[in-house]
Amino acid sequence: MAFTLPELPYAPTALEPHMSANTFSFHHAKHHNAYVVNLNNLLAGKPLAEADLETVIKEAAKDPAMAGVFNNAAQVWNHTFFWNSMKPGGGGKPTGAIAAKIDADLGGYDAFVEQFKAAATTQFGSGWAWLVLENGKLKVTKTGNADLPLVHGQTALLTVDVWEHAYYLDYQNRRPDFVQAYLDHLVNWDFANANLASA
Ligand code: MN3
Repeated sequence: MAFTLPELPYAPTALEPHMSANTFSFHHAKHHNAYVVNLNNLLAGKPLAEADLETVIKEAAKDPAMAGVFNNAAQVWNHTFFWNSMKPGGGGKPTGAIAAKIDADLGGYDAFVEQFKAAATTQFGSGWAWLVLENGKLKVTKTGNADLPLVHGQTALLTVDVWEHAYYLDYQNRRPDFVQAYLDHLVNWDFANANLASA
């Protein structure tokens, strides 16, 4: 069964002005879709084509000869996770279990913001910043290119894409402004709470 491009969890205009429909027309319809098409082409006729996406990622991560499969499968997963990490009217301080855990593990919301902004803005070149659960504790991390928490023994709770294609149309080279808008207006804490609850 071929992998398919998931629909956005909201209308492409729903996150404006912080993320434009124009950005989604490239980032979802072109970039995310290309990873799906590439992955299906790379797996055509192979047993892994029948596996679920997380199995494909884990298997491909073990084999340097499968770097192309890993990169495309991980980018399919990362983008779907990123769309769900945002919601219209999101951002600001968390509520629920994640709020208490940020206080306990990271030293409070302000400390989280500082760590997350540092991770997102210092990731050199393309990559991702994450809030993850590792050995029962929250941690802020960053990964390069397609790399993701799943292959590092961590559970992803939230992410932001810091590849230039994520922000260039709306913010040009101003990655820090994009990350600030993500934190203030876009973060979906309901999604982080759901991921924490099922971890
Ligand atoms: Mn991207």
